Order: sequence, then C-alpha cells, then structure tokens
Amino acid sequence: MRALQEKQVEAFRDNGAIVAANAVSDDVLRQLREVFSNWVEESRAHDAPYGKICDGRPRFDLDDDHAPDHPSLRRVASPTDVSDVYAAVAFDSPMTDMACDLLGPDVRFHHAKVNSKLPRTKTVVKWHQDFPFDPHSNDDTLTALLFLDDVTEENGPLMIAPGSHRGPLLSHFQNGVFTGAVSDAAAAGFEK
Ligand SMILES: O=C(O)CCC(=O)C(=O)O
Repeated sequence: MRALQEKQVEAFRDNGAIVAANAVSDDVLRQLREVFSNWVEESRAHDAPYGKICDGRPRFDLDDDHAPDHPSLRRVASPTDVSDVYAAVAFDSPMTDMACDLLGPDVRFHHAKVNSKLPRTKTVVKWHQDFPFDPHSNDDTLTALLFLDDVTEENGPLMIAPGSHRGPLLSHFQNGVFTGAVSDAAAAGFEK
C-alpha cells in the first residue's frame, strides 16, 4: 500500500520537498524524544565532542557555547548505530514507506543523523544543498527530515527553496575550503 498520495509525489517532483504527517506513530515519536533527551543529559558531562562513528568522527558534536549547565548538543551522527528506535524509524516506518513512494521501490539507506537546535544555544544551520555533502553518480536521492518537536518560526525552522532541486549545484567552498554552506549571495537568492 502506498504511504503518499499521487498529488504529494507530484508536489515533491515540482517543488523538491513536501511536508507529510504521521511519518511515525505517537509512541515511536515519544521514544525518539526520550532517547534524544537522554543524550542531551549525557552531554552535560562532556566538554568536547565525544564518541566515535565508523570513520573516526565524533558521534556527539557540541557547539562552542556548550557547558554542563547549558547543553548545546548540536548533532548526533549515525543514531541508527546506537539506538534501536532510531534504526527502526530509518529502516521500517511510514517514513521509510514514503521514501519508497518517492524514489523506490528499490531504495538504499545512506546515513542518518540528528540535528538539534536546543533552546538559547548558538546552533544555526546555514543555507546549503545536501548533494555536495554526499555526491552521487545520479540525483535519485532524498533527505527525509523527521521533526521531533513542533516547529515554529521561533525555534529554528528548516527552510527550503522550492524548485532549487532543479539546479544549479552551487559551490560550498570558500578560499579552497569546504564550508558546508553556499555563499552569502546565493543564500540571499534562496531567501527571496
Ligand atoms: O535542520 C536544519 O535546519 C537543516 C537540516 C539540513 O538541511 C540537513 O541536515 O542537511
């Protein structure tokens, strides 16, 4: 059975993104939030990024305003490796079915992460395109972003630039260094 309606699939093709409800059950959402809260609590005991994923990078990434009484855990890399519920959501959930409707039926999981913008922390995610982070030989790829909290204009909502999936691919380098963000001029174009 399909998880998305045809008009949602068409909207995805036209705009490059859709918002879809009920990607996980209420109980699974509660479990995801609980696991994440535990990671935030654990982060209070650390003063530098910690843990390790398979390529050697830290699993738990702290922003530079992190302190024991002000946790600023901004990213958890590969949560699917260390949490059964995060793995279940990635591999077998309504969200997975939605990804299959958009790309499938044959799909391959690439990676997962948790981005967080905790209250009163410095964390920002700058305008970027995902493709340059994980170049592929074709563009049959997508990012499924599951919101664990209600999203408001005040708590760091994700923004997208509809239609930008049609290109061009923009440089994420400045002075020869990969910055993970497009130039200020390109970002201003996205915000129009
Ligand atoms: O959390 C955000 O604001 C953006 C997330 C995103 O674009 C990403 O993780 O690639």
